[in-house]
Amino acid sequence: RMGVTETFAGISLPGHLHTQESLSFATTFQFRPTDVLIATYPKSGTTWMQEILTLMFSHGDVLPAKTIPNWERAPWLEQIYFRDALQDTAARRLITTHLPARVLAPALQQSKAKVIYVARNPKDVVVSFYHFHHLAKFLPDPGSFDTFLTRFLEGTVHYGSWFDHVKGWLGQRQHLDIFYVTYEELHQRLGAFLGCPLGPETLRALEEHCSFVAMRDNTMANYSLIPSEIMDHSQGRFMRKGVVGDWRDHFSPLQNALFNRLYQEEMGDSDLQTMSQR
Ligand code: PPS
Repeated sequence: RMGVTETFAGISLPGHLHTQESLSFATTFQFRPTDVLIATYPKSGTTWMQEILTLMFSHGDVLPAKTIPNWERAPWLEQIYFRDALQDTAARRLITTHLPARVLAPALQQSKAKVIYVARNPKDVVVSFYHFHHLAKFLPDPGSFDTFLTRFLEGTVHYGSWFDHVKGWLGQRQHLDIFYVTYEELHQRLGAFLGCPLGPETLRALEEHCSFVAMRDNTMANYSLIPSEIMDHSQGRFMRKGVVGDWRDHFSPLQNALFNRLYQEEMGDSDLQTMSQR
């Protein structure tokens, strides 16, 4: 394991991908009004949204999505590769981040950049994140599922607390131009959501190309090109299952009760009250 950890704004991040320099570059980044930022807590539908937006911006032409890896099409703002990967010439720059709102809000408030926030049922997030820790050598050994779940609920896992992340970004709705959608909604009504200004051909390409199976088999989207020193592909696939409610196969009744109690405490008065029940 490449177990180096970088700490930033009270949050642990994989040191292999982040330095203090790349992080401060991110928080002072000059966004353009035409930029689109995908903001997510890990395992919430980031890669899916990157693919959807790639296809929207190319008007359904699948060539970029099939020939350029997603980390170049929609580079990670906070990572050391960002400066090199950013397509400065692109009409609409697509940028991705897992950073919390509190460190990015100032830079975003100064610009008119659009933010797309994708949230997912945190029970499915913790399951997906747990499996991803086995695959990603730049993340620490997760221990047992129960240990990992406890750390997830405490907010001490890499990328910090899910609760703070979601509340932080949704709390910026008055100040930023944010489009908010859930992974579950993408599942349910991708077609409808993609509907309005897109022609029938773009829509068809989107539906075909952005399905779980199509993305699972697209090397430019499924992270299979990442060398095995960084991701141990024998431990499973990045495109693992792609379903809603896989947590039901992982949580014990006790773990579920503990989770529900904390969820209610943290999210009870927000409009995300029912998200963890799906
Ligand atoms: S990351 O590492 O933060 O960028 O991961 P992220 O892309 O946010 O989340 C990975 C999970 O999303 C699933 N996925 C999809 N589900 C449905 N349809 C499509 N097209 C799709 N693409 C990715 C992926 O399988 C991970 O979820 P799990 O539950 O582990 O399968």
